[in-house]
Amino acid sequence: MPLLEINFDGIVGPSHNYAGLSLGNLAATRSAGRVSHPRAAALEGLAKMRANMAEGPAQGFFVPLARPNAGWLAEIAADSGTDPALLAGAWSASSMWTANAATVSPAPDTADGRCHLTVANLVTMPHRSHEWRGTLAQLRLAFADAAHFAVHAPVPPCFGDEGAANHMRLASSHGEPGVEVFVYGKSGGPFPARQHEQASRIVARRHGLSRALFIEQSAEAIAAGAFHNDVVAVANEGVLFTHERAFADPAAAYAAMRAACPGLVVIEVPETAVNLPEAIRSYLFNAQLITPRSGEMTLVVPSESWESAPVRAWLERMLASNGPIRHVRVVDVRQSMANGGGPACLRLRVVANPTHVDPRFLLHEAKADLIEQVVRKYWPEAIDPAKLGDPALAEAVQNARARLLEALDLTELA
Ligand code: SUG
Repeated sequence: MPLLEINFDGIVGPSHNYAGLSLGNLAATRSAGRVSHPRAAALEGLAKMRANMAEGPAQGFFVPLARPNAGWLAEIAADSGTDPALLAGAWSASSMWTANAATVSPAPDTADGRCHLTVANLVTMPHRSHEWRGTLAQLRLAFADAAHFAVHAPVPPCFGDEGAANHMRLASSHGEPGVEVFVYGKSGGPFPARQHEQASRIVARRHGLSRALFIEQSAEAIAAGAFHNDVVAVANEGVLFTHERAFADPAAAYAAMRAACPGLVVIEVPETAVNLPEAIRSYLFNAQLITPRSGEMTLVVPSESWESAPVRAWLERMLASNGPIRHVRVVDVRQSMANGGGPACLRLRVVANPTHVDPRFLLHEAKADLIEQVVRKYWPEAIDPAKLGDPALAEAVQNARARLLEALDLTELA
């Protein structure tokens, strides 16, 4: 079987809530205190997986992490006087955004011919800094085949690493050798720069990449709310789809990418068509850019993009221009979007032979039905963030995850 792109989506966890924990993520900050709907959120995510799977790309998933995280509460010596935001961090379902789970370098790019994955340390945000152990356990299980995969521990915590959300791969097709583009931020602005240059360089060296580029994200993009590069740019095979103000020096960035990937097509959305705040608000670039079975590249955008007049006008012009992106498909992931996570945040791309992956992490229609049944039966309908900490809610969330692990035969992750 050839190498395929497999999208591993995070199943939205039963504790999904809006606690407003991510400084610099404007959507999440705006939603702080709102009542969330975990069941609806997980069903939206599943519908997205099913729609992508129907078009051809292979589909996998990761399960939610154990929440509330008792280990984290013990580490911070939580008591009744502890800052509520730190307590809420124990409940976050943020591992659903698997674009932040790891950085992935497929086999054709690496020195030893294996697919390398480094779990992201996510140290910048306290509520995400304790994800990596649970994520690493899952990666070690899903990619246990050491002849084909190497799974690495996080880079040292002095360098913030947010995984694939700041990493793009350019290649003539997924199975061919590619150039990997790492985008980092520089601190000093109003919001944290979550990806450090040295973290990216460590990952590239560990993975044995001969062709890697390190490109600075524009400070104004971070200041406008692009807390990850995947909020302002996305790539697929030989196409880069980006906002004009995504990179610190766009001309130099495109020149370096073109030199490394001859034939690269850069589709740049100018500020005059969609300004940076609107690009970030609508999450146009947090689209999934996929190559379906038909071979006609498709941009999977959130409904919020399609509902934006300037974005829609631009997309319609793009489709009429006969460029490499042939289709736009709209998905509703509003529950995730309200926490600043669009379609692309919800998936980790792994180019690999699916037969080398533990099949328990691969999706097919019958398994999607099974997951849906568990979600409908056990996921809370609504969570008021003021109720985080409630023992009955904790029990409901733990029970829901336990039932899912049983249904998927993944109880070793309990
Ligand atoms: O890290 N939101 C996530 C969204 C991650 C989006 N991922 C990518 N762009 N790839 C974050 O900021 C909000 C949680 C809260 O506030 O309760 C949150 O963690």
